[in-house]
Amino acid sequence: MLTPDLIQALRSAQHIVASTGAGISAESGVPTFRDAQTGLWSKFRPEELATPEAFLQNPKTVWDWYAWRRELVARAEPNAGHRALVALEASVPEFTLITQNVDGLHRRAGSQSVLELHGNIMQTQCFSEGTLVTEWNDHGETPPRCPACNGLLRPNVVWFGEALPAAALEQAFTASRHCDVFLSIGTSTAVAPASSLPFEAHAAGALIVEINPDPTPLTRQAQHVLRGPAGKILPLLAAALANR
Ligand code: BV8
Repeated sequence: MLTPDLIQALRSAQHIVASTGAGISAESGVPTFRDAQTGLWSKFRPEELATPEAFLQNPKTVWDWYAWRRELVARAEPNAGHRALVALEASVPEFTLITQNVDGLHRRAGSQSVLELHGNIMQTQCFSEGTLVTEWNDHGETPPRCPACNGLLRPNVVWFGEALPAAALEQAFTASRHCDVFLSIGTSTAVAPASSLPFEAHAAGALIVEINPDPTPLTRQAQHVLRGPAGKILPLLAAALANR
């Protein structure tokens, strides 16, 4: 699976970027966006619910969808893939972890610095003010309302059509343009602007490694394609680096 030249490239890398998508949390039991939605949500597509328009049209439906996903995430545990990235962070001179995931599992696994490009589902913000809200009076209304302005509360995630956090996005592009190795892990490379990061890294001369059971639009550009689950493959990478 890991060729000697890939191991050599990892061991001599000064700066490694790991960019993760929903696939790295699949082995923690968190469904990916490609997975068909189940049960009550089976009739909806995520792209239809994860938008400000959907929220304004059906605030209760969208709030309930996120409450269901928060439940799932709260019960989930980081898996061997998340933990392997923590080990990688400790054995590389410079390591940047970028994630499209909102489940917070990288931080729970112990990753020190994580660029959460699409926010964090366990946090709540005021739809009107955009401020983080940590506590509110629960009058039984769904969604609850902001204690400061009485606006609707929403999950602190980036919806389709919304801008990503500027600082995190800028750091992600800078790291992608300056790294030696870019690991694209568990992402369908379908959602912009995160999907352009590996192509920026490739254009800047980084070695591209794709870790995914399935092909993606990045596969053609990747010098190394490791076909399989992140939970199995990432520990192999971490071990190769630990035993330099
Ligand atoms: C923006 C948070 C502008 C919410 C998410 C037409 C063409 C191109 C682009 C667009 C377009 N129309 C609109 C756009 C832009 C749009 C976009 O890209 N749309 C797509 C659908 C075409 N992007 C946006 O709207 C972004 N904002 O552009 O704003 C702007 C600028 C200034 C001012 C105002 C506006 C915002 C995008 C963020 C949306 N929010 N999440 C929530 O979670 O509810 S996106 C969400 O979907 C995820 O965060 C993630 O990014 C994406 C899903 O992708 P993946 O993570 O890759 O997951 P997926 O299920 O797709 O794939 C899983 C992969 O894992 C698969 O490949 C599978 O094979 C693999 N896998 C499975 N098991 C494993 C595994 N891999 C490893 N191990 C395993 N065990």
